Amino acid sequence: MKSPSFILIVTLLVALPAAGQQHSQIDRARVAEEVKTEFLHAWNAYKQYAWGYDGLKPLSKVGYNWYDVPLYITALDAYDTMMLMGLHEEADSVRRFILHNLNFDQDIYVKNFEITIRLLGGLISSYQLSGDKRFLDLAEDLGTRLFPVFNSPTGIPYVDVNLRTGATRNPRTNPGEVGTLIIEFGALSKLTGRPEFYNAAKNAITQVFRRRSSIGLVGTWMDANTGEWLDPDSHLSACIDSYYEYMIKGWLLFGDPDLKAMWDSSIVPIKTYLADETPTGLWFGHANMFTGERTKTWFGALDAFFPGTLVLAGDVPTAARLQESCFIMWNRHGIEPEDFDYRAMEAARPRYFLNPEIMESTYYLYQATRDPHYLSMGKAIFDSLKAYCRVEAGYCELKSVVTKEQSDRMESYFLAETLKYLYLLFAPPETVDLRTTVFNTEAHPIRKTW
Ligand code: DMJ
Repeated sequence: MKSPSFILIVTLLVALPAAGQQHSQIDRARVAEEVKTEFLHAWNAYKQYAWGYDGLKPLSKVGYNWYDVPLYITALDAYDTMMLMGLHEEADSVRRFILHNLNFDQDIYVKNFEITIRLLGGLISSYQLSGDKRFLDLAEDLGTRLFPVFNSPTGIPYVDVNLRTGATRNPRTNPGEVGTLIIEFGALSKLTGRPEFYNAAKNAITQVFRRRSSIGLVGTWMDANTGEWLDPDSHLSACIDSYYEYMIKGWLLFGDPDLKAMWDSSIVPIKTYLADETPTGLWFGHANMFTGERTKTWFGALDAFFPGTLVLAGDVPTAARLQESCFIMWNRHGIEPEDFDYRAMEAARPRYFLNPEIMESTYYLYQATRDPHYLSMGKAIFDSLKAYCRVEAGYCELKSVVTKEQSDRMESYFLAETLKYLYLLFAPPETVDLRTTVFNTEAHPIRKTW
């Protein structure tokens, strides 16, 4: 079998003939600076109104915490974006703050998935980008405290764990939360020499894969104690999405052929039962995991990660076709909804949470093709983000992309992912070397140093 980096290099190089088209109308350096300015606008608002809290409410201009004590989620999520943008002074003050204040010895139940992708991933990338070993020490402490989640009868992790006592709760979980741990726990394993982290996370994704239906699909909800499916709805959206993303990314980062085999096996039923060829293009909708019967013609903001994953898997043509659909979805209301009925061409769930997936896929497609079309697409997306979500104190979410009514939250991933991918789209391609770096699902870049 060819190595993952060989395949990725070929995927990226095959596209190079298109590099001659680089002279687009868009001044990449200028737009990259504009994105950086918007990052500072959002970050400075967080600093002014919510410093020390997990997140910012940009309309009421106050901070909020996820739990009884802050875990500084926005600051840690934003740190590596600052490093990549060259905002070193700012990053250094965040580094000192985190290292001085972040303490995981807290009697609180946290959500394993969210804390893994945002904080564990953030600590590992922060360690790799800064070289400050104290980040890795924090990551190991956090990974050790989260680790009891894997102690279920099936090896499928529980949803919540108490950081101080290690007590776990909530067996109702989903493939996304179970299968999106191997990048972070796997990297921690390699960097600390503790194989149990890799093994538990790999077992978790394997347990979901083993429970795929006879036609090869997985459902939305499952029970960690029994391994039984609680909801047979199959799709690429929330609760499943990054389960597939981590098969490919895990293979690229660790070269584990079992993960690639899971992807190779999963992409066939995805293309058979979820793919939907319509007069407006290629979409991926919902189907029953056991029968393959179409249940909904919905595709949404979260599903827009899939073109990026297809690029990493080497399928640029399908990625490019799907990306056009994502852009149709974006343009229908001027900004994308949480869910879009692609047959009716209407928002099915009209909220927008400042999600990054469409930017992420635009970035990967530009890296793979160097086609300036993706620069124009990214610029249009950036412009409407500014038009509808920019407020005096940062950026806000929308209650409805139809009415553009705003809502009072700026999620940490806006600084970790949304603005990072937009920046990287326009920044010099060598800012991140995709042959040696894999972004976790929160866009924290993890470098293969082992
Ligand atoms: C992020 O926390 C991650 O990208 C996750 O995989 C999905 N949801 C948000 C962004 O939309």
